[in-house]
Amino acid sequence: MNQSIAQKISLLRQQIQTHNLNYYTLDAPTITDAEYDRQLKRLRELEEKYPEYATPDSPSQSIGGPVLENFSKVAHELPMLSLGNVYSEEELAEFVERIQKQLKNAQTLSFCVEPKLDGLAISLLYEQGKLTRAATRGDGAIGEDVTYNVKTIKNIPHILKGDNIPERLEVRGEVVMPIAAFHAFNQHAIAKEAKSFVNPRNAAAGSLRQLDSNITAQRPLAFYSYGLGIIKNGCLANSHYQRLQQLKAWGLPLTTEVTLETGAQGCFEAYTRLLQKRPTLPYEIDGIVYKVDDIELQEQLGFIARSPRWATAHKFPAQEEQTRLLDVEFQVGRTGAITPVAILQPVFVGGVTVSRASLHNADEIKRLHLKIGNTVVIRRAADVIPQIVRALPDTHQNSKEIIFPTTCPICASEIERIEDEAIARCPGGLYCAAQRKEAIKYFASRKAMNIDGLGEKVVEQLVDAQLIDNPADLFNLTVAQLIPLERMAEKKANKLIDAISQCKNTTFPKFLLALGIREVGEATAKNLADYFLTLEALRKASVEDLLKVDDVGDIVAQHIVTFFRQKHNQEVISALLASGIHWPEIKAKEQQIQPLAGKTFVLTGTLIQMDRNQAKQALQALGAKVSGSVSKKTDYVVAGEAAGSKLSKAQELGITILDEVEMLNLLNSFKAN
Ligand code: I6G
Repeated sequence: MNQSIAQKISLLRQQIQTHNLNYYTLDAPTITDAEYDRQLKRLRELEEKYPEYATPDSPSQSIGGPVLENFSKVAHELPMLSLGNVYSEEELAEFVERIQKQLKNAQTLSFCVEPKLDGLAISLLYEQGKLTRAATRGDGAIGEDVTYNVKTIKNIPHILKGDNIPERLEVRGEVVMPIAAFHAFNQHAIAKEAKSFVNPRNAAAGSLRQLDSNITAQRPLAFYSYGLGIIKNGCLANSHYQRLQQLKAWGLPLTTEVTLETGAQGCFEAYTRLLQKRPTLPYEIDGIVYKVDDIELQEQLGFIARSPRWATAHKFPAQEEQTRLLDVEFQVGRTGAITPVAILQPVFVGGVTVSRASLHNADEIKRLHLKIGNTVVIRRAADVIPQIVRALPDTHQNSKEIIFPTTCPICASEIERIEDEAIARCPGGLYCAAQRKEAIKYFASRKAMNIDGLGEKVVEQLVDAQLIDNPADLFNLTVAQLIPLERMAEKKANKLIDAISQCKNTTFPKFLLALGIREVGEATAKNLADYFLTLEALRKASVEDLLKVDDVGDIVAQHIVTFFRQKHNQEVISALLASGIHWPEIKAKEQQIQPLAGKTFVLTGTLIQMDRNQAKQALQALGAKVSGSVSKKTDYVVAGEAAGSKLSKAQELGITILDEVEMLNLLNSFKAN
């Protein structure tokens, strides 16, 4: 057996070495990337399983070119320019006006509009259709030769395909690390205690500037074209947009977001659309680029300093900004979890002003090496909660250690931190005012008892004024007690008392959810209600009983048992029931009404609004039997479109025939009850 493993490994190595030669040196791959990846994966698996056969010269250990001592310099034949910027609709209009004035052209201009990827600009030189050199932008005049590294990027063709490829063609574009790949890479790196990157751009830059291209080869990079440099002996369209489409046809990657727009208004509409789409894109972008589409007009417009006059970037709100960490507060949640919250010098980031950010737990503070007074980088991507992504090297002399409290900042109970759990907790339960407030807010929330008008501020005032201590106290509140609260006039107070009274009519799952038992969310509450049917049965349930319920594991079961054992919780539940909270009785599945029990249906022909299987299930759920053939025992035949012999037989036998709409009405009539 060992012999055959050794042979397998040896064969795989030979094959991969041949493919490496074909791909990286001869630029003539004979298999797909996917097949290559499979072979390499198989080799790595075998070497991992049989380490006795692993060797340092195995192709699993090396993929790209030789390890360099440094990057050689590349002088760009045509400089790699940078772009001017506009920051508002007004500045965009001015940019377009300026161009029209220079061109003495009052007509509406066409613009090619592209996303501005947040990566690294590079130049790819194709000679006779073959990738011969790749260089970074550098200072625009001189860059670095990164050919070996770039050749490991999977979506960059080594050979262009198709016709009319210019003799020399320089393609320019951006190398990025796609967001999902970046997160996966970082997760893996953190797990292995290896270096992680602060954002996808740094990851792309760090990966491309490796002297050992074998390392670059393991990084998930991608390239997208945005323009051209040298074009020798080739005939290209007179439109930038068409040129990009031509690059795509030759096999070069292009983002899906390139469009043609008319005038400043069209450009601004594209900006708004792309900004909205930004959170769904697979790569990070920091803006949009508008380019005069007509190449002749581009030539007429020329350049100013080191930027083209015919193009500009419209920046999106930054997703990362620097600010100062002023302090750290410790918040106590509903279940006692203590969350450190960063108090920040307010900063405008990702379109909003941020002054607080969750620090999650003590481990996160440690991971970030955070101190009060540090300059920190805040990231707020789209609608995501703002986060501190890193602290800059400590430039403030007065920075202070963050001391995690040992006692609850609200009730002074000693904080517990269970080994292996990141979360620290106040064990005070409802003795702790913070947990009381959160428990009442949760009780009143929309998905639980849904008490309209009982928001956070009202609950906090009620607890602080010692008018309520637990959810059951809500039902003893009076209008007179509410009126003195902030922003609470008589009308609002009356409405709130009404809402509290109305919530008494609820359902068992909602009531269960409202109790706020740890780890019991909506789905679990529903499963518990369906299984135990009554509160009494649930209260008495043991861990073993609870484990029989869908979705309930050891930890949840233990939380439920512990909850019902607490004397305080028993008292609150009794008080809640005494206040008149009630819900309709839940019937056991077998007791549930089965209005079609004893009736046999046959389905025939094509149904339009639901497929046959769905119809069958819906009928069966109401107790009906669904048979495949029509007989004297059949009660109903449901005839869809193009029904054939079964329909004829039903007619012969005088069986009731329903069309699809009649069947749906029948099903719905039971739902309504
Ligand atoms: O740096 C750049 C990023 C993206 C560009 C660019 C671009 O188009 C989407 N286009 C040009 C013309 C230049 N730099 C000079």
